Amino acid sequence: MPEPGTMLTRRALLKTATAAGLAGLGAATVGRLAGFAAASPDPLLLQTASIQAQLMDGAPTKNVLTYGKSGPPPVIRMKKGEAFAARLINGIDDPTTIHWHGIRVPNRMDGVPFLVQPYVYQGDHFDYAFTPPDAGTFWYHPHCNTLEQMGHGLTGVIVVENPHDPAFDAEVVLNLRDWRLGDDGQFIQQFRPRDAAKTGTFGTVRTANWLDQPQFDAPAGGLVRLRTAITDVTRIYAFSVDGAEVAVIALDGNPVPQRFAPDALLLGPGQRLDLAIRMPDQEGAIVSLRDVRGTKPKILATLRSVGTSLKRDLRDLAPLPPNPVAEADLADARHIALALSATAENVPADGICGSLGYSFWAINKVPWPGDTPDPTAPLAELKLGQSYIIDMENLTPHSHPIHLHGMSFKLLSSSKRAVSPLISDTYLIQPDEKVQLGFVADNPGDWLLHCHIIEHQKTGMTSYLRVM
Ligand SMILES: [Cu+2]
Repeated sequence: MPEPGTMLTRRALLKTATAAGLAGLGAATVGRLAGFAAASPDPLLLQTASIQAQLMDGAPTKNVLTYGKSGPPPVIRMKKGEAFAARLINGIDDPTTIHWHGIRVPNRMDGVPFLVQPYVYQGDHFDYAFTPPDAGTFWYHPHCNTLEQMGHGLTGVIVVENPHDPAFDAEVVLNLRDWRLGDDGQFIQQFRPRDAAKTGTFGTVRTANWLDQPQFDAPAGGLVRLRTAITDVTRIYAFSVDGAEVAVIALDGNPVPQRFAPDALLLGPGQRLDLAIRMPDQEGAIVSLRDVRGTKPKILATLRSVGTSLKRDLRDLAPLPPNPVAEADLADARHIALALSATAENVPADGICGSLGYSFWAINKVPWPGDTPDPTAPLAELKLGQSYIIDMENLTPHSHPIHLHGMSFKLLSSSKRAVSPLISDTYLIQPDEKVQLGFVADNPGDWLLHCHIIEHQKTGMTSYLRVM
């Protein structure tokens, strides 16, 4: 487990770009495999394992899942425009896959079982290889029996570096998630049907990098890049920072058009927040990242100023270069209507790969079976290269983080508020909100479109688009 207080300076980061993601993990299960294929980089080995981990006071938790031998899944570092390869080896008694959330990969690398790749059974492996076109903060997780596998630990953060990003004095990466544990520290029932039909079932223990409120040292007066990924299966966060000057510099991997303060900024499961924080000048001063949603604000992690002030100025920070996402031609765009609703009838849904046995939710009135082996028709067939606008409407009284695989969209309008043209892969739609998301169908294949509250995803709120 990474030490709280670990600080990565930029120089150290560059020097240990690969090692950073592997700290504390056994070389035998997470390492580089030599002689993989000519012209390909050595693949990163990601072997699933069931371990014990200390997630709260008292006894360690059994049956925690990770990639590697111990501690949280490694932070994977890639470089924009450079080939990446990983070999998934399944060491657990449950089929699995890896989905690279937010990264625009070729369809067969997308990790969705049945739709694009076979299951990876215990003892088997699958080789992933792609070149990330975009820089930013992303994450990875299975796309099979996801409530159980993600709920038990299989969620990790990805950093795609861009050599042209402005220089920071330190970087901190946070994997935010909860655990459903009882007083004895052991897993309890992962979900309750009555909650799945509402907001989803919340965890009982909240962590950042599998720790309770970790603290990180950072240079006094320096600029810190705080990368945060919400990898929880249920929880929506409202972010706030106390004790320092701070600006949102990127959301969901993409630079924001204009920086702003994260004043109770709402983000849902699957979303990422990149902050630039100017540390206080005074040594020992504490900066805290908090979730202020609900009645009881929670400190997620803290930063502590160390050393003599570097006297940096947040206003001197150059903008992050934009990612090369195609601009939709709105005059020529076709429309895709997408209505999110609760199901009229509450029928138990068949299916394997982690069906929860209920159907509570629907997209365009269809409670979708999700990742099943049945050939279910796509929600829409899209023409390669054509521009589209998704007209999405939330007819439910709950928020839904709707995630599109394979392509990034731009937020065009909302019925609820003035919006800026954010580029993203996940939109947290509010109750009764109508939004328009524009994109170019420039990635051929079958791409899931689903709610990232996993209980919603698994009880009807999953469909897919076919681009051909
Ligand atoms: Cu949902």
